[in-house]
Amino acid sequence: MARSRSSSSSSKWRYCNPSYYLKRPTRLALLLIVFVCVSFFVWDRQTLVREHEVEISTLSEEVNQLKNMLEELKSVDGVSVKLIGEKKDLPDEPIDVERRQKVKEAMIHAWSSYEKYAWGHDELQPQSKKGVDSFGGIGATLIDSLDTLFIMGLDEQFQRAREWVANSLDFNKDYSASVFETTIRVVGGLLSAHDLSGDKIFVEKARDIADRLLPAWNTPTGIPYNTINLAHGNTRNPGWTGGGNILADAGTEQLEFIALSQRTGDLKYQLKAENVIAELNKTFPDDGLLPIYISSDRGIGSYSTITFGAMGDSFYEYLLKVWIQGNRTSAVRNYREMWEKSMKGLLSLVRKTTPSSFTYICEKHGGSLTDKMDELACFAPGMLALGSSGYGPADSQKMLSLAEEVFVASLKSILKLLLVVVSDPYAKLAWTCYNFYQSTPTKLAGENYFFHPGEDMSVGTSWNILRPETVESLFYLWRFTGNRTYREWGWDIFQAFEKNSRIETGYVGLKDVNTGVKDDKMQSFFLAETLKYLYLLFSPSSVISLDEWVFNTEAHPLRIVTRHDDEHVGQSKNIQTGLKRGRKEGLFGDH
Ligand code: DMJ
Repeated sequence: MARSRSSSSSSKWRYCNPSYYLKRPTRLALLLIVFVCVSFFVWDRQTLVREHEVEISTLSEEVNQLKNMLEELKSVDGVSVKLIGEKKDLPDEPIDVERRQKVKEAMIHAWSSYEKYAWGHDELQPQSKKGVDSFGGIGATLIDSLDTLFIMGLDEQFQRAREWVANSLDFNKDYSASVFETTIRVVGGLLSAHDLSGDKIFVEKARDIADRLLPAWNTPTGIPYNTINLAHGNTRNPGWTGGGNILADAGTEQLEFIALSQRTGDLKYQLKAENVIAELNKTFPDDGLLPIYISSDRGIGSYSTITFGAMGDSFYEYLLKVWIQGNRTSAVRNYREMWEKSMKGLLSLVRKTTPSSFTYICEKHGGSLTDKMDELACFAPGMLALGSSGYGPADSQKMLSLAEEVFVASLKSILKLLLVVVSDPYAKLAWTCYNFYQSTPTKLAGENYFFHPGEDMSVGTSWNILRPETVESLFYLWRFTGNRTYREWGWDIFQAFEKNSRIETGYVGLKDVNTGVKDDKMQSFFLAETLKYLYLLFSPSSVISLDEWVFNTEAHPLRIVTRHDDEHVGQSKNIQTGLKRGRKEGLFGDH
């Protein structure tokens, strides 16, 4: 028994004896193979774990970086990225009251200079101290200023202007008027004066001028001609467009004409203007970007510049604003859809400068991009803020998937995309536009900018004609974020106008923002837009609330008429006019 136990134990240990294997080479080979395989497996697992660890730590580093970027962007100048709606009860501090009084005083100076030297003419030439009829002699500055006077509580001035409109305004001029300029300044200005004051004379006059403009839409496509003779009705497109019309000119009458139909109950104005968008929608591209020249005979042309600046700008603005004017109902859903496509196109044109990473919107010529941006395109941050404020969760999701098509769909790119969609278009573009001003010796912006690698921004066309687009965006961003930085930026710009553009006889533009040499024109939009947006920037948000009003492209607020999905124009019983309610809300509280 003892022998057999000892022999079994020695047979167990025989596997540890090398001579056992030397006598059995096959087993030795097998053992070696097993050993190599196990070692390789262990080594492979360890390498994999190490690789994954590196990858995980890189990814979490990237996620942390993106989180930090997001935090940074949220706190860039304190800008909140939650643009859910217009902020109510924004603080109105003594300095804001003081600043809006200063803006009001600027309006009084501009207006009284116009009254003194150019009464009834289209624009004032302050250096020559005389009026000039750049729009056919229809009192463009006077009409453009009506609502600003009213909003600022300049009642006596408003009344004098109202009397001129009632008794002296005559549209029967043998003059080839721009359909676009006349619509945005005159039809828009009159309708706004009506909506604010409740005075019917303004609708009558708006109807008179609109009836004179209307034959311009009698074209094969319904896309209007560019100019029409106010007395005789002859129409034409300018020769320099190659016989075509201009996108912004043809596509920026909808707000005014829809509003006119609502206030008169006569559908014909709305039908003409809406038909243009329906026509353009027939061949609207996926990126929503249209060339600036379009044909009244054939529709969208094949090749010309694409831009959010001159000649393109307000077409995109009106896609959004008609949707807002139409109470965001299904009747105007096509406008919103077209606008969203165009915003996808806008995102594809966004680039950054070096070395300072200013965000800008390129222009497109055929297949190639030009690193140029007009100051005119500085309305875009405000438009984006206004458009995003209407987004519910479903729409945000849509915006995300829209943007996913622009970037590769990975976690990283989606986060990046969110940053671009949510932050860049508002805060970053507005920062660029503010720097258009800050980067020149006069602190006033040039007409356009080029972005060369390594040089950030440089002025191209160097005049400044008192344009409003940047302060317009600051106004919207202030209303939607409540961030005081935008008020500060607006104040800087106002002070630069005071320093460089104010002369004893009004306000003038600059021929060159580098030298400060002055021109001789007080543009009517300085009173209609620039001073109005600045005044509203320093006013409580109840003054022309964005829930109740929509601004046309010349800054004339039109009251939003309550409308339902199944309701047609003219049926609405709820066209409230006059600002009795506004007065109670404190519109004139501080005057
Ligand atoms: C204004 O007449 C309007 O804002 C238009 O949409 C663009 N140009 C001027 C102001 O710059």
